Amino acid sequence: MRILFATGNSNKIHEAKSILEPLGHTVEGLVIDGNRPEFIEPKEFGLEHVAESKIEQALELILGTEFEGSSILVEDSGIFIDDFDEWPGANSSDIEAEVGLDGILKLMVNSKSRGAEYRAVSILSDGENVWRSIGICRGELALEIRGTNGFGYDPIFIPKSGDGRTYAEMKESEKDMTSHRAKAMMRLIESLSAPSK
Ligand code: ITT
Repeated sequence: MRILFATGNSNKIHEAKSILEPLGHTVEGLVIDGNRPEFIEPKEFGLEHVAESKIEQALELILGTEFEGSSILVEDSGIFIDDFDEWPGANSSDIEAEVGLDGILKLMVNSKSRGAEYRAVSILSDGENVWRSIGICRGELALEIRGTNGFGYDPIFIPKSGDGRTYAEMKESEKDMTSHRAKAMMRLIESLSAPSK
């Protein structure tokens, strides 16, 4: 299947390619008139709500273009810190830009728990059918920034299923074996053979 990923985040496209292309699908970023989509995100209602809004906006964007009827993928994702009542969640990208990873670690100096999880909600639509999936990756926040791979919170996120390295210290193929994004996308692809919901 040719999948057009509607996102302004090139890291997401890069990871989706590595996850889905070995399964026989092609993944391209959706570009209309030279621009990647910029979504209005109703973040106060959580990831699922934002993802639903993104797919509606993406389907509207492709109306009347050569992409109408194509398979469109969107994702909303974020990190949820146990001790902070699941903050920053849907606001992860804004908070990263505002306080930085150092700022997050400073906020955690008195935290008893360092538990956190990444979550991703993926939605795929071919214009008639819609498939949805969720992926979660449990882990904890490192005491310091480590590694240069990946993006976003990867230099401070240590997946539970790993060996103590942050995602930014792993090869991309290692992250793809356990990440929230990989889980959500694999589930989405598995569900394509089932009736859409
Ligand atoms: P689009 O909305 O255009 O898809 P975006 O980057 O704004 O791009 P989100 O609204 O879903 O996407 O925000 C996701 C943010 O959550 C991302 O910018 C990071 O701050 C964080 N995040 C999600 N997945 C991550 C990952 O695999 N590694 C590191 N940080 C991640």
